[in-house]
Amino acid sequence: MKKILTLIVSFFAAFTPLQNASAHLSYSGRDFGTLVNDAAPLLNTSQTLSSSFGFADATDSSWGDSHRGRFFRFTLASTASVVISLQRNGNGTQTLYGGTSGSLLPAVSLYSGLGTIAPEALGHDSSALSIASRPGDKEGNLQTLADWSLGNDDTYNTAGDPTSGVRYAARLAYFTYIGNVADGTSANYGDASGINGDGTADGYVSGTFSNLSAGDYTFFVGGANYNAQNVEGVSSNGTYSYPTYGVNVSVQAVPEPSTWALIALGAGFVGWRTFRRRNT
Ligand SMILES: [Ca+2]
Ligand SMILES: [Ca+2]
Repeated sequence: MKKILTLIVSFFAAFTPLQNASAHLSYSGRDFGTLVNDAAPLLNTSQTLSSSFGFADATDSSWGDSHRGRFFRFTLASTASVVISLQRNGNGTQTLYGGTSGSLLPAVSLYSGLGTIAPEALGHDSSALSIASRPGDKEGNLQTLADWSLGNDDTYNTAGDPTSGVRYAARLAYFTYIGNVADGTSANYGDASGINGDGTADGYVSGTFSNLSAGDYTFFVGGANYNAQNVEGVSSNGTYSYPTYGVNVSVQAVPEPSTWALIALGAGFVGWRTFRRRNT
């Protein structure tokens, strides 16, 4: 029931001046640029996730709220495989708003495509286009196991002034699902089919996404603790607040997979493998 209330709250929040720009899909501070094949991993240690359930909650039939995690981007100039690794850290509020210190089990979903970026307005779940694009029983537009889309608002010639005319019309940005990896097992991330758990719920997960063609990619990092949605989140004056959890995110373009993996790809398998935990 709380999720329904959250949806109602977010709906009305869209029409208040208090709407925070940070609530929109942004890559600010989360753009890995064009990856260089075989270069050292690029590491981002500055980001926190809002809640520990954002990935898992978006695997179910009610979809999920894109605010409950972070979006990153990278570009490939040519075909490559990309390793994405996640390690929880001690940053964030963690124990506030129903959260538990050290409980984050990170997960990532990779998509081709990009959200709307400046100079266009940024996308968000509560835009008119986003709301119109999804069935009414959803918590938001985010799907971590499927293609999805997110809409923005009109961008005016003069910011905030509709009378200045529309410079860029509102549109849906489309994300084409490629694959996922998640920390742990169905005991934490739930029973949706298609989740690639690493079998050990220890705060670390790594996956290789193989044979990615040149282009722009978006990946969502969120928590894989499905049941945390029942305990995290505290409402105050109609606004929910969530605990935040820090996560180290690394990205590396690596040589194309070996023959066995290419055979698997030929069978329609999106290659991924787990790596031994590299640090604690
Ligand atoms: Ca859900
Ligand atoms: Ca793990």
